[in-house]
Amino acid sequence: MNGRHPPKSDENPIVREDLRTGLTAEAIKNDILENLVYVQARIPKIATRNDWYMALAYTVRDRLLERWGMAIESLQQSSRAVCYLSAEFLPGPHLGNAILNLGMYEQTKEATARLGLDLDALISHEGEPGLGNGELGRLAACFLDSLATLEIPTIGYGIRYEFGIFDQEIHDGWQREVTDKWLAFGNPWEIVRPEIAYYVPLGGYTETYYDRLGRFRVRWVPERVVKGIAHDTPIPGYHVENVALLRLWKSEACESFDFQAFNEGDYYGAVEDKVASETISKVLYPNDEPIPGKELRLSQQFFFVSCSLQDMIRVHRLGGGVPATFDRRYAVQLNDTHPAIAVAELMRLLVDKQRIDWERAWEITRNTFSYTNHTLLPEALEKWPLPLFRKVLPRHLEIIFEINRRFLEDVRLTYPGDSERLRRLSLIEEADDRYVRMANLAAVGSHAINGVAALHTDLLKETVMRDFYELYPERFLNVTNGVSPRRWMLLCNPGMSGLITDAVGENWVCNSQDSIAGLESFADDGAFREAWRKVKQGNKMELARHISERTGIVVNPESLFDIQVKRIHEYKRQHLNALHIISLYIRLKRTPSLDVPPRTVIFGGKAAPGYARAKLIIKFINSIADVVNIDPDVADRLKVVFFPDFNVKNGQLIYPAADLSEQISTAGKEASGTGNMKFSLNGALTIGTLDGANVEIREAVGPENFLVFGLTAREVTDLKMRGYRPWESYEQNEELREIIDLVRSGFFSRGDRDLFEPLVNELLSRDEYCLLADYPSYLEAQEKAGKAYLVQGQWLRMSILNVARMGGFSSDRSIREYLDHIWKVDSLKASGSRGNGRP
Ligand code: B1N
Repeated sequence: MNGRHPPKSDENPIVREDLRTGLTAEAIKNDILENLVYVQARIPKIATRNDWYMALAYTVRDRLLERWGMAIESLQQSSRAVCYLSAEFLPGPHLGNAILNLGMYEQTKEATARLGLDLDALISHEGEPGLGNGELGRLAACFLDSLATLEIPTIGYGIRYEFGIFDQEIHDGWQREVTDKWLAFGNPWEIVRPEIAYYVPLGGYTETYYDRLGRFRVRWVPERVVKGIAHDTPIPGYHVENVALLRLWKSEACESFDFQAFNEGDYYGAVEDKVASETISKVLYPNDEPIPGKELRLSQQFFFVSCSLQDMIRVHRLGGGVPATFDRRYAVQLNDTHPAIAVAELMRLLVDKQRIDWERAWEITRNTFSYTNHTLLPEALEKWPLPLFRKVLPRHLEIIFEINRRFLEDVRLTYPGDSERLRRLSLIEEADDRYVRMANLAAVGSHAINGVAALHTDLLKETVMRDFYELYPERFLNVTNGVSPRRWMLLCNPGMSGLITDAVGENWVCNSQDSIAGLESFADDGAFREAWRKVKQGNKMELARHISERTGIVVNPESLFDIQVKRIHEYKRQHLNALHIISLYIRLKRTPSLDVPPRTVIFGGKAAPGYARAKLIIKFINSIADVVNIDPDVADRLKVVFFPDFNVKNGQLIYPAADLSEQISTAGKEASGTGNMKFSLNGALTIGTLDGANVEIREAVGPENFLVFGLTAREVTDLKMRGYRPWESYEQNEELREIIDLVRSGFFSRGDRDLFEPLVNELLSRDEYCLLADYPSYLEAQEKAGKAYLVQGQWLRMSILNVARMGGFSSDRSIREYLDHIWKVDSLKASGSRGNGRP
């Protein structure tokens, strides 16, 4: 597996061309026909678009699998592999991405044309595995893309949810959740591996006994045992032979598990409740809902973690390794605390199963794990009530107690007499009720702890993890998130990518930071600007077409496309954006000659099903749209769109069409954001607060090419300390008062004065997320954005400069930082010597 291979084409035939998996148009065409008949069981005459899609998907998969064989081999031969443990993965549609990464687009286009098929139509036929809530899962997918591209031996481990994130429909302005059906027509991208399966014990109790050598031991007598079966999906790197392995676990009942192998006592009562077993991987939990009581969620976390660790031990053993060298073989990343139980589970496997002594096992565990924190929101920090935890994982609770006992002993020596600190650092929260704190477990059991943007890491060190930072400052570091330039530029925005390649060559796709900077010298080139404008215009027309298809709303593609897409949450402040729309609406009605560009404000995003206020924000936006969109006074000058069912696929359509990117969260609340990067990488200007990665984006693109507003994180804290009185903003700001009074009058709710009362009331009485405090500066920044858009040449210049200076936000850069500072894993092409051969 050495070296980078050029994309194969008809002009560049290699030996493989006469194999089934050849890359000439003719070979591809023949394979499509074969797969149609022999896998999909259809003849061309009656094949539907789905049949052709499946046949093409199998054809591409054949080519992936060939690379996979090699990747598995090198995984076994490599000195250390990266295992990314994540409860969520959002890979998006596979087909277009795989064709692109394999470098077979032109030949496939030709092959499908010869069959009378339209390749792009087949690519857009594909749905997506929605196995995540949002950016955390999407980040995991971008990281696999980069790891594969950098030729790092990688396994992503997670859960094969039968039902991923719900599909969103909008009825009468309200969100309606519809069951996700991603597996309805089968999944051509996964390989089921019934032979790769592990038993996962749950519930029951522990007991002590003496083993054959007379040693005192503890064993876990579970109440039931479920089986996890591997479902594998190859994730191709870009123009390399390497693929990363995405291994997801599906739970099944095990009626006849191997009692011999599981020789731990009386389990005859353990094989009950088949339905409960299959339930474990049934459904993805939405975030933004309280979780402490959810036993199933804890079972899910343990289930996938246990399968993954057992799998790692098996693969390690296959390569001749022994458990005592586990940490040299694997670097395991905990994607937030969702897999943090891995710390206790590895200890159990090493101590109880492999009979390694505690001190050595603890060293191995800490060398193995590292932990990424993705949020500071207190309500999102995972903690499990002790009784629930004991019920599901009795042995792990004992292990956690023991980890905690030893840990607190050390702390006591470092801070004699500081019982308050001890209380805060403890893995167990001792309030009226007792809880297991998963972030503390992850922090104690990891050698590295990182936040996902510079500001977020600083705040992490100052607030949520302050005591840990003081105790272990050397463990903390920042790794700012990034996104894959393959999916988020090349694939979703071929027009712009073509211009970039013409300007700076094609190196930017893998080596963004250095190469794409060359674009800067084109920012003042009139012809280049014009080409740039045309591409953006084309992207906007394409989005406009979809908007009209999905919502019936006709928008003007010449207008400023002002877009906010992300989960709906009060801290992300979609309702601040809505207040600006109302202001613009009132101003346009009052002053028809107002010198502002026509605007189309577009929203997209799902609200957690149990988050009433977020759902009301969706209704609020749609209600404003209903009034504004039919008002002839503002026709063609202001339109509001809620684009339903925002997901990866729709994102690929939306980001390339944006002029203005709304990144307006309350400073200090958004850990990083990655949507902010996708917009900017596609030539949108950002209007944003100094929150998450916005801070670094602004530094990179230059403050003059970024519309900043609002309180800083520190100012927000100070304001709250002083006592924030939002109603004073209402009283002092005439326009704000007019807007809020209009909402309250029922103007946007057909006279219903109560509908939006919960929103308005929160803003006036508490305003937890400081919308009213930031309102004046937001409006100012919006005015500036409108004015800037009127000077098209300057706007284009800023747009080009944004892209030219955003190269550092490639997930390749993030992954290199993880490799260098945390994982210490070699690229396969470096053949042993670190640091060699990386681009
Ligand atoms: O992780 C992303 C960041 O870019 C976002 O700023 C951050 O909000 C997001 C519980 C989460 N933090 N926490 C979650 C997801 C699912 C769940 O069940 C919490 N998601 C984030 C990537 O770093």
